[in-house]
Amino acid sequence: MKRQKKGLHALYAADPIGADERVFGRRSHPLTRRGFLSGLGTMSAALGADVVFHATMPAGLIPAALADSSAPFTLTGKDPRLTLLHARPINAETPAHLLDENVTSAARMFVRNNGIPPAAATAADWTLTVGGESARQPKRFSIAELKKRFTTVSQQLVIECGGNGRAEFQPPASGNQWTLGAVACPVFDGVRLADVLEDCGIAEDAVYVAYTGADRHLSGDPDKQAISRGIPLAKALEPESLIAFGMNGEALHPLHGHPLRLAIGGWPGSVSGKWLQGLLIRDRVHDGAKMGGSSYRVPCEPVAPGATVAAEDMCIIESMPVKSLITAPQTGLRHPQAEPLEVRGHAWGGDLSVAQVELSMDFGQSWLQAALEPPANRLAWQRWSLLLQLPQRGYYELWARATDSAGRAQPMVLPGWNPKGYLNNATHRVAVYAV
Ligand SMILES: Nc1nc2c(c(=O)[nH]1)N[C@H]1C(S)=C(S)[C@@H](COP(=O)(O)O)O[C@H]1N2
Ligand SMILES: [Mo]
Repeated sequence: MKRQKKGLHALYAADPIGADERVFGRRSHPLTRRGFLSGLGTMSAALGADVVFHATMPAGLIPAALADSSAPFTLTGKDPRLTLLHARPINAETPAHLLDENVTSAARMFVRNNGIPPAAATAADWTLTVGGESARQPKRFSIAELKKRFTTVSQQLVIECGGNGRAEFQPPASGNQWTLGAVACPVFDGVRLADVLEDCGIAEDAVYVAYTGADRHLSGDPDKQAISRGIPLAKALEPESLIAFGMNGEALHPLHGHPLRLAIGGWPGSVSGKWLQGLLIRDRVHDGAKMGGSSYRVPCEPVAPGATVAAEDMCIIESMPVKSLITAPQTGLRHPQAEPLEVRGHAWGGDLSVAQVELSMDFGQSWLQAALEPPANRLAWQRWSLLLQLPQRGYYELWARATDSAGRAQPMVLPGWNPKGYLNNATHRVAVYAV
């Protein structure tokens, strides 16, 4: 796939009919949206209702419900400054400086879709089915029942796509060319996955917990799943692992899995199933879509860049590696040299916490210790900050390097090449001009 860096509205301004195809999944008739049927589901989901007169709706017309006076095209509830990487399905990442919030807002959370999201879903009609070989008592819950039967909890959790940073790998890896912004740390509101699984009885032989979602395969083939992944039972039973019906005190956004999703902190985002319909307590490692081959797997032992790796030598990614972002200043800042510069960001360490964050302004010759805050709860990211005095006018690069509680630090160069370009946790660099 080609790298695509256009904003959502630039896309519509340049080629409205092409944009229809790229955003809603179907090329429309040149004059009307006749023949746009499979795109309509996505449009309805974005609008929250079916378009009754879709056959006469002009092609490339930005639905008024999605337009606002300042932006010619936007998705309801999403920041138009997100970078659209792929339009069918929608995949968009967040520029680093927009991730400065302590708690990531829904508007700024990256979107990673593998399939066609379900059309507008209502929480009142939604059900979650729990089954699988190792469920003693398969059950079905409405969202109201989940809320009534189990304790509601909130957890701030890092959700980072396994492919975040993929764009840097050489030779390149196919897939969305994420740079830095496929990471977020919102507060999820929900019930503990463990409580629900235990309520259904976990048999002795249970080893894995998997999800199924309501999104459809891109081909439209109803017999194919877009994605269905899972986690070992021990991770599922951690108190931070949630079945979430809300985010940041509000209902989930449609693109983030409304009305129900999994929220599993510190592991590749792909295990946090959206539009959650089913849970399977499995007696084996789950074998759903995107569990096998090279999906969300890396070579068990390091390989040379470009190497071909046999399927049996690929291991499933579990905890994500330690990483940090510089969320202020925005790269390219021109800053008065005499004034101290506040540099800050977040750091996270997968299943581990972050022990220290250091900053260099001299290309790694020397490192300054940043102030580091504890996480709001386990598996949340940690705020770091530093007041920097730039010694003279000129160009600087700021490099941030985090070290986790086991003593592992971020590498300054690309870490182990792998066929799908996962787990790039190299240091983030921003440019600053002292003027
Ligand atoms: N049902 C479903 N769940 C899904 C996905 C998907 O395509 N379908 N994408 C996964 C991936 S790869 C990631 S990184 C996260 C992204 O969550 P977000 O789009 O809410 O940021 O959702 C995961 N859950
Ligand atoms: Mo992902």
